[in-house]
Amino acid sequence: MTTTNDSQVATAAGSGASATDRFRTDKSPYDAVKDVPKERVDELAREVLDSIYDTIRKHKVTYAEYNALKAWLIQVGQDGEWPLFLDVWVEHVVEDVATEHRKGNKGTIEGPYYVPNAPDAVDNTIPMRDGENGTPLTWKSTITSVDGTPLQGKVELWHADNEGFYSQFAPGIPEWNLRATFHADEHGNFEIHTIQPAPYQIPTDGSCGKLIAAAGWHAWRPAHLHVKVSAPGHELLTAQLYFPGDPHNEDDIADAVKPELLLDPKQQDDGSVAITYNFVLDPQS
Ligand code: MBD
Ligand code: FE
Repeated sequence: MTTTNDSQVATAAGSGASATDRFRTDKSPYDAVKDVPKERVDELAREVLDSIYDTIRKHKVTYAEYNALKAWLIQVGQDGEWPLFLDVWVEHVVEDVATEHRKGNKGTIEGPYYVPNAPDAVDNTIPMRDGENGTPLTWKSTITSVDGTPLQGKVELWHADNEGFYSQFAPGIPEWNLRATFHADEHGNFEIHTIQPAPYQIPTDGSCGKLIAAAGWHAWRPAHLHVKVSAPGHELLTAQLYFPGDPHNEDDIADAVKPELLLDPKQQDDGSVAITYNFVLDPQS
């Protein structure tokens, strides 16, 4: 727990409600698709329903199971866990399809805990609490275009703390803790100072946790750094970077690890860890 105060304990309902509110205010999900032709909605909705009918017939799903599903779906909404559910079990395929044309860096899913417009870092250092737990991490790298041109772009970085909690979603953590925007210079070089995040367990006390327990799955994601990397005239890259040797790189519940996203941490004499990870962005077509 991040705090000792009972009303400040991280709960699935708390994180879920925050993620749902965030999605409602930051995105205009319905505006973005208002011009989709009927034919496409018809085709997509019908195919999804057909695959449900196939599963019901194949496994002779009972009324008891149907009603359990109905109760669970209602509960996911009440817990505010639709963003979590979708980003954990669906987004990775949407991301694959959306970025398969790219020649630059591989990306991966955004997940439910991004907050736009993080303040600029001061002295290349992410905001953190006094005595923030975790191994100090220094990251010096470069942003270029696919043709090698340096890009004076920016890196938005957000990640969990040493206990796996995200500011603005778990309670008791200062706003913007472990979230910041870093700017590259005219050579495309950027420098970041932060701490190494811990492996992350998705909330187990809500409906997603109920599904995980009922199915005998586990709730773990490997430790990860989230980034959005952008530069004028280039496609936005959303990615996560992972640490070699994390046991959950092989069995990430969100299926968002790719070999190209593994870091090369080098232990330093002062106890910190240094990483390099360059970004190559695709020009906008
Ligand atoms: C996370 O931190 C995350 O990155 C994803 C994809 C899902 C749940 C929590
Ligand atoms: Fe995350």
